[in-house]
Parts: sequence; structure tokens; C-alpha cells
Amino acid sequence: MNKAYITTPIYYVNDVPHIGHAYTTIIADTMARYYRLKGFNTFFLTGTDEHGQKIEEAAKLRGRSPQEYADEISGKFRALWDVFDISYDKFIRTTDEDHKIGVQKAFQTMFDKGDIYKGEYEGHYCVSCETFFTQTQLIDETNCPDCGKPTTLLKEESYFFKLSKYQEKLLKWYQDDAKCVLPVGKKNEVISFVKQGLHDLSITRTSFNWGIKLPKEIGDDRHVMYVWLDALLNYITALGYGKEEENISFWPANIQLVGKDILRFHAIYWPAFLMSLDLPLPQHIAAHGWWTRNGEKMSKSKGNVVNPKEVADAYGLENFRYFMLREVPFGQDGDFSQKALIDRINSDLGNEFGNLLNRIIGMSGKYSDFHITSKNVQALHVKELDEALALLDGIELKLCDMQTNRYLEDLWKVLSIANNAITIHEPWNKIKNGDTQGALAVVGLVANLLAKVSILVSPIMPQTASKIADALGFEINTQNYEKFILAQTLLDDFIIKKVPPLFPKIEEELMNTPEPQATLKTKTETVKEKIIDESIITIDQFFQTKLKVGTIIEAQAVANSQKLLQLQVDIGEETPRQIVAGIKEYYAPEDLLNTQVCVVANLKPAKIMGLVSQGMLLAAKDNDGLSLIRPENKKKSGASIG
Ligand code: ME8
Repeated sequence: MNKAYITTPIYYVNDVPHIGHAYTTIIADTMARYYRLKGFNTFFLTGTDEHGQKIEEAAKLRGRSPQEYADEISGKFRALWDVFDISYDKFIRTTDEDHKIGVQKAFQTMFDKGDIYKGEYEGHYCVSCETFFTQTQLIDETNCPDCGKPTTLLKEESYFFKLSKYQEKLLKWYQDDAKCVLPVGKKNEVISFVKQGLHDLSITRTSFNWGIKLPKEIGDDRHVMYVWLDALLNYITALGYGKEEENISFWPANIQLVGKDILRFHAIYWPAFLMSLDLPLPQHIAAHGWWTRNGEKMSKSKGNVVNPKEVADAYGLENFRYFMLREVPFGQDGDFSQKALIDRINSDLGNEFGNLLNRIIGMSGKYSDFHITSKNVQALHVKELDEALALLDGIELKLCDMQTNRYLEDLWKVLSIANNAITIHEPWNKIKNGDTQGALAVVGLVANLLAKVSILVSPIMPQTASKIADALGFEINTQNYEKFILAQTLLDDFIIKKVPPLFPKIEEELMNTPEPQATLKTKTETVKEKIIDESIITIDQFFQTKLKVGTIIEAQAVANSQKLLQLQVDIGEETPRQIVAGIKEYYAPEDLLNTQVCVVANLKPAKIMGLVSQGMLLAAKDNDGLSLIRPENKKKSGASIG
């Protein structure tokens, strides 16, 4: 029996699932359902990535142990996939005991082979991406080239994997196996990266604890494994690698779905680890693009993250699945909007798909007491039938190449043939003219095309497809896939069942501007997450605040206020700025004259006790009182700070 092994990335437990995670998982689920439909023995793996500094820090900020925290978020991923009817066969967690054993075995195997050695690492580490970068890769000398956050210079003892040793072998793989990385454009990016030269990879850490220990035999328990080594190995430990290898025959994977952000890890490190372990390489590493919101990357701090559960609740899970796979060419970025989703539901699904079923229910009800026959379809509609079969003939290759949107476009071309047949052949006129056979043949043609489309759309919209098949008197299963798709057989005569419209028209947006994650989290969690997100800013964000040196040229108390002083501060502009500052308890006005201060110069002016304040002074406060922050030596008024 043919086998198929499909994987998603395992998701970090520092964040609850969002639309991007749902996208990857839905494509993988589609592929798993497709292979099951074809009768392949299929294994579909997903799960959560729970070790590493990022998770340790996220847990600490919430006052939880990493394990407790991982349990909770991992549970949220699993719960969402269950609600979404994701047909995974295994949900792996990197904190699973079996996984740890497998990872240690892999480490030992690579070590025994001479592919791991001990050295010292010095590099710029981005905790958010759990990745080291060289100085030349950084943006503005300090920031991570992937996420823009500041990196930390780390120097520590580390074990290294001899990645450089595999450079030529990797290049040969990319060259020999045309579709090892999909889409092919992305493969070219990987090739140019590898051609620049691969450095050996630091694969252990001593600076934190939350990770898998090295095997006992190595005798070095200060180190834990680098989270990416640990995580990538999940794809084989899930099959039992290192323990009871009951499912190992599923390896190599057929399709490993990833987002473009983690392609490098999957198309370079992962095959190199596999080469070192003498295991075969995956057939396809398939990298999709980003979902954005109004063209911007989604992030919690921007509050523009789309909650997939909310979308599915509002618009229907399968409509959402269809939208995601149809709207964006695989590999490219796509922008989420309710308008685009509604258009797809009303037009593609309602008008072009669901309506066809209603029309043949209506027509067959009038013409033949709901009896539908394939008799005369071949004889009277050979052209339409051939055209449709020709489209269906090449269609599966598109899905296997992950061109989900083109796969669906072709299925919809088949639906157009059916819709056009009704318009052109006007069965109601045939009935009027006494050509009942002709009218029934049109209905029969449409029913057959609808049946074939429902089978092939079933991996994407399983429930909807089953409802249509049920109305058309058959079940979606491998046997019928072979009969109606591979053998191109027509439907046996049947009585169509009446079903209510499958895609009721949507008149208006059904979600308020989503503040999506709030539903999945408690209020306290949200606040704490905000703190984590907002505690780190990029250098660009920092420079959005214009800080200037100012010289106080006038100072007086504000009448009726115990706290406020009214200051005139020269910050090198034509006229001084009036600043109202709450420093009366700490400074006498006369002591401030001609002293220098640090001014936030681009604050929106505010009215304080009726006085306009055009800036803010920087000050430090503790139990001993308040001190203004001032330049160490006198500076020109208006000198910029930063
Ligand atoms: O990277 N659009 O986990 P992660 C589309 N643990 N897809 C998106 C997305 C978006 N806006 N945001 C996230 C990790 N994704 C590692 C993986 S695998 C051995 C270890 C999807 O939680 C996309 O698939 O950051 C991306 O690759 C994945 O989520 C990253 O998930």
C-alpha cells in the first residue's frame, strides 16, 4: 500500500494559535485528507515546540513554570485543532518523554559519527527567533534581520554540528531533486544562501536550562540542546525513532509544510541532520507565504492578529478553509479581509457551487420527480464531458505541487462548464418543446460534474462535499474516488435528496474589527502578554521619540497647584516651549533657571490646569525623591539625544 507522511511545523507555546498557524495546519490537513481519499496509508503529524529560552522567559514573565505554561498553551493548540476537525494522527509535544529519548539518541549517533564537536561560540543571539547571527547579518549593527528585535552578544561553550561538511551534498540534493523545496522560486533562495558558505552550527546552550539534556554518555550535563535541533527531530521521534520504531516506515515525509520564515531551518539544517543520521530526505519541503492584515505583519502589539476560531465561527469553518486555499497562490503572501472572504463565499461558493445543486434539485423535481439519470449524457454532451475530464486529468498534479489555488481554479472551471450547460441548453425550453430526454441529459450532466467536483473538493471542504455526495446518492470514499475520478464512470441513476442551500448569502461583515486573542485568554494574560511584547522595541521605535536638550529660561509655580511648575524651555526653536511639569515638590523655580534638562519634544501638546504643555521632562524617581535627567556637560539647546 502506498504511504503518505504529512507534517506541520510544531508551534511555539509562547503564543496562542492565530490565522497563520491555522493556514499551515489546514493545508497539511487537506493534503492528509487527499492522500487518504486516494487510499494511501497516511500519517499526519502536528504538535507543539516547548523548549528553549523564549519559552522559559515567557513562562517566567507570567510567574509560571515552563512546563505548566507549555501544558496550557499546547492544550490550546490541540483544542483548536480538535474544534477545527484537523485530522492529525499524532500531536507531538517536545516535552514528551519519547521525544526526549529520540533526540538524545540522534545526538549520540551524530556525535559517534564525528559530526559533533565541542568548541566556543560567540555570536549575536535573537531570543525571539532562537537563532544566532553574524555581525554582518545584523540590521543597524544590533538588530535581528528576521524580526528586527535587538540581539544579545553571547559567548559560551557549545557543541557544534558540522554543517559545513554537508554543504556540497545539500547543493547536490537541490540540484538532483527538482521539487525537494516548493515552490521552486523559494528553492533558489535556499541555494544562494547555501552557496554563500555554511558555518558549523552551535547546537547546545549553557545559558539556560529549559531544554533536553545531552545523552549521559557524553558526560556534560551543563548543556541543553539547541531548540531547533530538538524541534526538527520531532518529525522522526513522532514515528518512534530512538524507542519503539513502530511507525518509522512512514519516513521519509512526503510533504513537510512550513511558513517561509522557517524554510532555512527545514531546507538546510534538517536535511543535513538527516544526512548525518543516514536517513532518507523528505520528498517536499513546502513553504507558504505570510498572512498579513492591511498589508502589515500581524502582531499582538499592533492588535491586528486574526483569531481563526472567530473567523470560523462567524463565516463557517469550511468556507474559511476554502478561502485560505483559494485566495492566495501558495508561497505568496496574502492579506486577510472580511470583504474578500465574503466575496468568495457569495460568489464562488454560493453562486457557482451551491446554486448548481439547488438548480438540479429544482429542475429534476419539476421534470422527473427528482429522478436523475446519466443516460444520454455521454451521447448528448460529449463535448462538455470531455472538456471537464481533460481538466480533471491534470488537476491532481497541481495539488501535489501545492498549487492549491490553481487546483481550486480548475475545479471551478468544471463548475463553469456545468453552469454554462444550463444557460446554453435551457432545459426548461426543452421540456416546453417536449424534449424531456434532452432536458434530463442536461440535469444528468450537471449532476455528474457536481459529483466529481465534490469528490475532489472533499479534502478542503469535507463536510460540504459529503452533503453534496449524499444528495447525489453516493459516499465520498476511496472506492468512489477510483470509480468516478480515476475510471471516469458516470453516476448510476438516483433520486436526488432535497437539501437546504449550502452557502446562504452573507450580506454584511460578521465580525467586529477583531480584537481576536481576547476570547482565548484571560484578561490578566492579555495584559501580561502586552507587557512582554511591548517591553522590547526596535531601534526605529526608540527613535520615534524625539529627545532634545533644553535650557530652562523661565520658571514659576502654577497658581493653586501643589505639584506643578510652569517652565519656558529653549530647545533651539524660534520660540521657547512652555512645559508644565510636576516637579514643584522637588525644585524651587529659581534653582532651575539656566539649567539644562532632557525634553521629549514630539509629544502631542496637552492642557494641564488650563495651561498648554508642549513637551515633557525626563526624570528619575525613587523613594528618595525625584531628579531631573540632565546632560553631563552643557550642550547647545536643541541638541538631539539618542
Ligand atoms: O517557528 N502567516 O513556531 P511558530 C502564515 N517552533 N503562517 C504563519 C504566520 C502568518 N502570519 N505566522 C505563523 C516555529 N505562521 C517553530 C517551528 S518546526 C520544527 C519548529 C505559521 O509558532 C507558519 O507555518 O513561530 C510558520 O512557519 C509557523 O506558523 C511558525 O510557528
